[in-house]
Amino acid sequence: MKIVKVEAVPFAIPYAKPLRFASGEVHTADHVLVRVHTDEGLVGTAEAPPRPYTYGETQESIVAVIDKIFAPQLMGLTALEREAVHERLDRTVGNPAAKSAVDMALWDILGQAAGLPVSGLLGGYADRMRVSHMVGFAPAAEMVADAERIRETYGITTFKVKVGRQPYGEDVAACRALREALGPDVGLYIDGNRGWTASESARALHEMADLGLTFAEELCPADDVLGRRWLVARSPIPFIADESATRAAEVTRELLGGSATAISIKTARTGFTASQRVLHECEGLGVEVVMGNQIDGQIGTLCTVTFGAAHRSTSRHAGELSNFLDMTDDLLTEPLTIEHGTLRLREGAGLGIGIDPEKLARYRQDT
Ligand code: MUC
Ligand code: MG
Repeated sequence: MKIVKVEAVPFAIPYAKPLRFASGEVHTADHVLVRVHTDEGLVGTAEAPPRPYTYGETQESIVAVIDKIFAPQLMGLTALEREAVHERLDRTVGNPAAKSAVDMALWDILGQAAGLPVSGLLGGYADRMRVSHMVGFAPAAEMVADAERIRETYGITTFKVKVGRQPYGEDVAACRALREALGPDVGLYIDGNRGWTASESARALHEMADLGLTFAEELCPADDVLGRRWLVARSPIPFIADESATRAAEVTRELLGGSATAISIKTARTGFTASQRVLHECEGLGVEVVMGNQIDGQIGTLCTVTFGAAHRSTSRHAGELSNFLDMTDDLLTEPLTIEHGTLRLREGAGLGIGIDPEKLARYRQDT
């Protein structure tokens, strides 16, 4: 199982409906397909979605760091030597999406070599997850229509509402309109992507106290250290760290520093190996986790559900697994389907990612 080649293929697929949020917007899935080849002919596959406004990575930087730094460092190691692989990857700081895609592709190889599904190797808890859908910025009526369409079409009953606009009243009104239209049984939580100050966040939470929100995520920046701590201490609901807790050490810092009381785990950011470290850390500390979405395509979503369904704590809450629905197309030979509000795992060895060669030829950016 020696690594003989690591491919980083940039591709671009437009969104039918762009996703807008406080720190940016996405019109095109300009991702990188990562394929790790072994001397025995096994190929592990994953995707890296660049989020420049959150981690500084771009499609070009992901291709460059894999081609120029990671691929040469990994040649000759085997897929079983993940500790050595990560030791080498971690010589370079940052680049979370690039590192994570390499990690997940290696797990795909392990599964294929063993003839076992990766979800079983990770923990094998369940064969599916409940799905949570992210509702991006739009006028309140459009956000309500979007959520109603998603509930009717896919049976999804949990929604993460993007907030963090200025002034905050527009978001409060949108959350209220969503609660009134969707009724009391739908799960609603909010994600500010650092758009508000601590005091705006506190006022908004106070005004939404009757809406039955389950979580508040990154309402204000973690770098506003004392303001964020002040807010989290007063938050009536668990406060999720997402982009402020991108690896195990940051999770420790945010939780012990009182800047968060729950954690978003994103396989696009911590792969499977480091996601397990974060998960076990949260379990040890008694902190809730949610499977987050880095605006993944179908390949990334398959990775998220593989990890989320594999573990008990990640299965407790609906996972963010549906934003590929807003893309015009994808690369999988067998597209993902969400039914009755759930997404099932693929059967078979590895991750079960089959890439359609015609679609890849159509969307790749390097030819
Ligand atoms: C989220 O949870 O914040 C938006 C930016 C990003 O990196 O992920 C998304 C969703
Ligand atoms: Mg978030």
